[in-house]
Amino acid sequence: MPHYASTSGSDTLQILGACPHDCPDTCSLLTTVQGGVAVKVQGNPAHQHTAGSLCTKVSRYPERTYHPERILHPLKRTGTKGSGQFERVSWDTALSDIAARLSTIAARDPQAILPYSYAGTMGLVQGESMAARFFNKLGASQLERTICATAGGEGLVHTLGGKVGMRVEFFAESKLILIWGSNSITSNLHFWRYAAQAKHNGAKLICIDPRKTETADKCHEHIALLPGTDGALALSLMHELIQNDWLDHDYLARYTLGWDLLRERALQWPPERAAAICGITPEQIRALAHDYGACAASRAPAAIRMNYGVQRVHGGANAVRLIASLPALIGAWRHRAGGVLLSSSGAFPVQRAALQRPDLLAGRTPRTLNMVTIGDDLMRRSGPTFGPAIEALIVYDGNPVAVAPESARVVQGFARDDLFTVVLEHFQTDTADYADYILPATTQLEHWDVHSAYGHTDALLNRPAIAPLGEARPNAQIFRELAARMGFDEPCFSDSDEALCRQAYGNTVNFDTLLANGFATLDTPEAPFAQGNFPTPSGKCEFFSARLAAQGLDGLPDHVPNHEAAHTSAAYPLAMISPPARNFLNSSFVNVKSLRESEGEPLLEMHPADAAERGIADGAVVIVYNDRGNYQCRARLSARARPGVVNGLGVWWRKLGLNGTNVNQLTSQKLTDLGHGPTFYDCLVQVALLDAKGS
Ligand SMILES: Nc1nc2c(c(=O)[nH]1)N[C@H]1C(S)=C(S)[C@@H](COP(=O)(O)OP(=O)(O)OC[C@H]3O[C@@H](n4cnc5c(=O)[nH]c(N)nc54)[C@H](O)[C@@H]3O)O[C@H]1N2
Ligand SMILES: Nc1nc2c(c(=O)[nH]1)N[C@H]1C(S)=C(S)[C@@H](COP(=O)(O)OP(=O)(O)OC[C@H]3O[C@@H](n4cnc5c(=O)[nH]c(N)nc54)[C@H](O)[C@@H]3O)O[C@H]1N2
Ligand SMILES: [Mo]
Repeated sequence: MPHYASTSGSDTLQILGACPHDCPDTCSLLTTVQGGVAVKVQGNPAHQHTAGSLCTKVSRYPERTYHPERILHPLKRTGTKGSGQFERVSWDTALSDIAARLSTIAARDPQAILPYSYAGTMGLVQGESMAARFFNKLGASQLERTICATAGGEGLVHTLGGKVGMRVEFFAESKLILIWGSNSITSNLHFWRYAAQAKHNGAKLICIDPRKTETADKCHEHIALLPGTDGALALSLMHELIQNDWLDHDYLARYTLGWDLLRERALQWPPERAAAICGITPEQIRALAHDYGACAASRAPAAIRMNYGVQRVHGGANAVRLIASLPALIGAWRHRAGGVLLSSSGAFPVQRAALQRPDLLAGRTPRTLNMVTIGDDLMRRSGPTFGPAIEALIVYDGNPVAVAPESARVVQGFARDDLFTVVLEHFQTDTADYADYILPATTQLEHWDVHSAYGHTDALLNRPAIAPLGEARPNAQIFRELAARMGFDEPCFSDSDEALCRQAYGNTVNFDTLLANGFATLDTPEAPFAQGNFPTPSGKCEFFSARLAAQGLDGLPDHVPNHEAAHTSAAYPLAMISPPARNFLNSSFVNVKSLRESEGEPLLEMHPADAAERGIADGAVVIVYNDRGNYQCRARLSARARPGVVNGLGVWWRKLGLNGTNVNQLTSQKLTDLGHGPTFYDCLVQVALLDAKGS
């Protein structure tokens, strides 16, 4: 029983926690505390999925927590916006001034106030509890939280019925694993453990990714398709499964909807057609179909680990619909080690209404703004369609100036003199530089929280391991105190963080189990769709979605080409993707010295042929540009990049880059086919040599 139990010596405690980061693994943590100081953060060996090991980043959590640049008291801006000049003020001064400013704006129209947050912490309490109550009571604009996963989420909802799929542990028993749009060793390490077990037991692993990632290195095969062409590949795989009759006709007849229609569409996709679009050979498609189809004949379990890498392009949701349809064609769902997993988050019985209290809106229906287009929206004037111009922005758990697309627009918006901006943060990020007030937030070692996950099905509890550093306060406490100063007197504004933890799952998860073990495994079926039971309106796997058709959209999934497709532009002939760097988590950890040193500096991986055409040698400083702006970094000539595609590993802090920008200077605010998501990997650029010596 680790929590609060003394181990060696009376002064040493081990506290159970949960990793707060936006990652499918949501690890169970064990923090060693000596004399009130966290000296070590480890993976909990008692938790099956964490299995006692952490990624490098999170094992450096104490370095991040005790970082000399942690913000430990409230700060008020003294210089111009973006200059990063602040002075220390008291909590009382900061909170009274903020409450007064918000009250004045709210008296005119509360919709002029916008909360902006994403997943700095995935905690249900420090994420969306007291903050949501606060903004609901205020009647502020609502934020559509789309920056990551909504295209894929919609794709799943309209095919499987929800964010549901295989249980991650059963990948260890699969005989074929397609790792599709996922660099698991970087971004889902604890899934990789199961895949490696399967490999050890004779499974074949195939990676489908434009980049030759460290995961691709360890798979038996790698299919380096062009970004945004996964839908075409999936349709062509279906073509081959049909032509060779590698189908489970019984499964199709009983448990799917719209097979005749999908069949007709797939038959228009012979491998030659798809191969030309995907930038691969027809033989690669035939071989992949053969491997997948062989599992239909032998009833060997075939699994797909898809990740969000496939859905950051125009046709992202359609691609996810097509890939999520594949297991039904071969009846892979019959086996617990067959099917597909993109996200398991739909399995969690989170009591969102209890946490967020939408009833506090009291009948008002404030407008909703999309976080992906924050750049444009901050620049909009008041008007009949848009409503009031944004006058105040409260940012927490996010770093939009670094991570949102088309940074030049985002920066322009944040720099507005007439915008009142409050940022709750651990560090003076690119976003915090534009704040009027920075409020110091606690880290996961300093506060309570409860977690769900999107890569497994265990709920977790996080206990504070140490007292808050300096004057840092948990997000929930900051919003509780702001609510009090705004005169919000509903009893729900007095709920403590521990009370909020209990409300997160209500009676659906045993809180005593969470307190005792730090995690509780949800009761989910082993082979959820072996007999249909999809959580769709029809109860079947919906190849055809009547819900989409009713919205006037194509009821069937299709290949939707990129907004910015490689052959369409002479000026910008290279496709750029910007997937995660292994030692960063989005823009988190970029300021942790040991991790930044592992990454070196901002890099652009280029295929040697693309580099040679431009006179670029390995290590040269290059300028990457398009109509939206430019970004300078060092070229790395590497077989990790395929011809025609450059990889700008993300997401660096702008101010730690070479010319004060990062990859998002180049990405666009265009949206996905469904779910209003971002299209970070649907981006054309040109690259030129800036300094051959790279000095
Ligand atoms: N170390 C680390 N871990 C992370 C993150 C991080 O930044 N760093 N980010 C976290 C977050 S926010 C999320 S959402 C999750 C999932 O995060 P994801 O961003 O989905 O993480 P990856 O698994 O790296 O998936 C991206 C992979 O998709 C590939 N890719 C890009 N475009 C395409 C395409 O069009 N088709 C296909 N097939 N592949 C494509 C990229 O080359 C990359 O290898 O991981 C989390 N884990
Ligand atoms: N070009 C490009 N851009 C991308 C992506 C990409 O692949 N390529 N990935 C996208 C994806 S998948 C995502 S999810 C988004 C991620 O975007 P964000 O969710 O904004 O993620 P981070 O950049 O990690 O910023 C999180 C911030 O929250 C802060 N934070 C952490 N915990 C707390 C807390 O308890 N309280 C408070 N107040 N703050 C806290 C951290 O210090 C950090 O600065 O980025 C997207 N941007
Ligand atoms: Mo994400």
